[in-house]
Amino acid sequence: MPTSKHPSSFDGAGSVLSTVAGPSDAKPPQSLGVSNPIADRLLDKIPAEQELAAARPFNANKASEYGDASRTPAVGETFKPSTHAATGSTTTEIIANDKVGDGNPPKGENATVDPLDRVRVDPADRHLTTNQGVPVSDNQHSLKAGLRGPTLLEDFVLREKISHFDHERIPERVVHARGSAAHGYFESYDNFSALTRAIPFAKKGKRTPVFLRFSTVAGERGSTDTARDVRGFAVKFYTEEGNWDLVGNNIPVFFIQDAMKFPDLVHAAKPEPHHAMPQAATAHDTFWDFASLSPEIAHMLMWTMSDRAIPRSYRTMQGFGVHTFRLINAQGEARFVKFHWTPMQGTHSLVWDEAVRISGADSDFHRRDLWEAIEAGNFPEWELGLQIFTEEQAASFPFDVLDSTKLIPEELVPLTPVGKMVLDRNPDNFFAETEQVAFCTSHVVPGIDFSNDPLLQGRNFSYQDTQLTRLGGPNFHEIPINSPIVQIQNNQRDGFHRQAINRGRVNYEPNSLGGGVPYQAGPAGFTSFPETIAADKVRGNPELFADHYSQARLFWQSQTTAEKNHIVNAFRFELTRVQTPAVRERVLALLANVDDVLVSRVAEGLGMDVPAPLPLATSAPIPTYPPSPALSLMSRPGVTGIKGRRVAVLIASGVDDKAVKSQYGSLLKDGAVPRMVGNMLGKVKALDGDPIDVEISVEAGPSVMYDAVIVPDGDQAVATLAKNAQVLEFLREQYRHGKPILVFGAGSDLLTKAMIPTTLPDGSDDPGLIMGDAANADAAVAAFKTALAGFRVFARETDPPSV
Ligand code: HDE
Repeated sequence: MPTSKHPSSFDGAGSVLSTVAGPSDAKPPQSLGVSNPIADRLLDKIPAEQELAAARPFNANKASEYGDASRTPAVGETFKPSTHAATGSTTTEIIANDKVGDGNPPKGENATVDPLDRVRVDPADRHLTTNQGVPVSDNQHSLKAGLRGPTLLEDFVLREKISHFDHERIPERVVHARGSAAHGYFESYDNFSALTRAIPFAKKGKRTPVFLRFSTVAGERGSTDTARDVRGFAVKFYTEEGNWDLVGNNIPVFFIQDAMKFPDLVHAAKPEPHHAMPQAATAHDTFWDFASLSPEIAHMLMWTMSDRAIPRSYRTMQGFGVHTFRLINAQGEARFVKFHWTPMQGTHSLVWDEAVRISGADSDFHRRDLWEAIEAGNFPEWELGLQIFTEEQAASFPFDVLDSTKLIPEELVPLTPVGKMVLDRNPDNFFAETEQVAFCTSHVVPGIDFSNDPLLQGRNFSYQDTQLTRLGGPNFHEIPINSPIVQIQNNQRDGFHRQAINRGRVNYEPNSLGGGVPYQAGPAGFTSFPETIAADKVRGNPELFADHYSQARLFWQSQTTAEKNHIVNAFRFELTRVQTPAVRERVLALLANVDDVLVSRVAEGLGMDVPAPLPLATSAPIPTYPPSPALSLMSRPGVTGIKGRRVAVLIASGVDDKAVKSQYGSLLKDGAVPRMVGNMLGKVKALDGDPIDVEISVEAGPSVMYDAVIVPDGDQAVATLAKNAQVLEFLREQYRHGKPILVFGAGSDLLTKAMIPTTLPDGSDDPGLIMGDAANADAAVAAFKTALAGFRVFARETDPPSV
């Protein structure tokens, strides 16, 4: 006789053992005729399900779903089952094995969101297997009918390997395809809950994990890093209330005002469709054709033609949320906000001639720089600053805060620093993390909300949509890099590559059979700002969007002389490559509305007259702004000195080794990256006979790879180096690109041979050309370090370049 906690009445047992129909009302059976843990569980489950369903005779929240009451969502009703079995999919869930686990899924757990350790793979001490876990005996040969015979279709090991390889690629991002990323954290400076209930700002010292992807926009996945382009600056915050993606750029404004124009903009900027040229460049007819017919682009063009579009490093760029967003606190009070990331390393850029050469020397220049800095423990940092303003303030500005072609001058609304971000870990795997990460502007958390910026509103659709194709379906949130650090619980189900195995038969809400879970969070959940809107349904732009030039002028007028020169040169370069004179002329007509000097200098470079300005889109008076020093790159030199700066130390046999070794050590101590650079690899004999290893040749690591150069003493070494035209070109480029040059003793002969002037074009001293000798070596190195930490010596530049 089987033993059971249930007495032995069989009434209704057949209905319990069936999955359809049953008596209208009856006591549950006490026995199923057999007793084993599964049958016992079934006997418990069925009445418990009825009990759970009966506990919810009606939906008590229904009345609160209408009218004013619906403004404050109620917390969903939930009911505890008398046994966990009641909500299970199957009574056999208690059967355990190595694959299903211990058979008792912990209550309320979704294991697909565990930290990345869950999926990190390490092959130590393991043999090869197929994707089915079958040990692979031979990874060298296909299965053949005889050593010289044909390969057999039966060879599942070969077929699986080749087939997986055939499908290794996914579509690249339609924009921002080329990128690099790193992990890190955001740390709040204080408790900012008066401003926002967003959890990363809840407490002083609170750290929130982040993953940050930098990118260029126009180039394809394998394109060069140093193209003239906007850089993406996309931060994913993994908060305890879900993921928040702040998907920004390194420029605070954008090309267009309405999402409707984005496909046109991108088509015009990408390689031309008939011959797919040029790669990663706006210097072609279609871009400037579109630009000159879209004058709202004027402000953005000033930025993209400036050195902002050729950063020295991802580490030396600002980041901006661009749009106006809202912060909302627990009391429901809202303020407008703009997000600014300021690099502790300072804002530093390349010069164009250098950027072009880097594309040939190392097209991974920015990717390598970020990777190397983090690998060396030289963790890049940014401070997050907020421009916080009220709706009333916004109404008083001479521009519309919903217009992404406008910024708010820092002089008008200063930055409030709220925290810092540190990148301290490189990804384990580029594809799994950097390529598969999916940023969406619609990913916000309680305390952050959107504004009505029509660009942002369009983006909120686009990002989610694009991932469906790029990552192969609606479950991209389950890809480990995308999953939040908190539980995902909802009734969304199925689709390609689904990983979650949802327990239970309830996949809808409201429900009683599942005890009401997962239930709506009510006030604890995300709540949109209840903005009052009474308006016509229209297509169109607000009035203030029609001012296209005042902030372009503000930007131009806020630049230093060198920065202005670079902007002029960039326009000349791009428009010279344009072939259609009418397009060039229209761009000049656009620039004529920005500034007279700017347009006449660009026109001069093109051999054209300045045309009449483009007609304005508004007859309203155009606002004027005082110059904003914060818009110059020079206003943020940074606080990390020479950390991460790369210095070439030229060497050849006969070099003054004591001196170069001490300079090398001293730079290293301050966090710079010195390298011994010679004619070719190998050892060079030093003055005192000790050999020094050349680390890289001038051929493999040309001048543009370094931020500065040291030219050592030693007659023989200098004579050897002087015979190599690549060395002379190396020095000329260092000079031309405004970089600090430290020269000792006989090294000055090399400068003479390279025809490098010892004073600036105006005859004054060159602060970046430091002549040292044995007596003043320490002072010279100190002066060199100061120059290296600062900006380039742009005063060397002439138009056209003399060196
Ligand atoms: Fe994007 N943008 N964008 N964008 N964007 C994408 O999303 C789009 C805009 C930005 O590292 C795409 O996942 C539209 C502004 C970054 O993965 C796509 C509009 C700003 C990244 C898309 C804009 C950005 C993207 C392509 C106009 C700065 C890379 C792949 C309404 C605030 C994120 C993808 C990463 C990527 C659409 C304008 C920044 C197609 C429709 C303004 C940093 O969804």
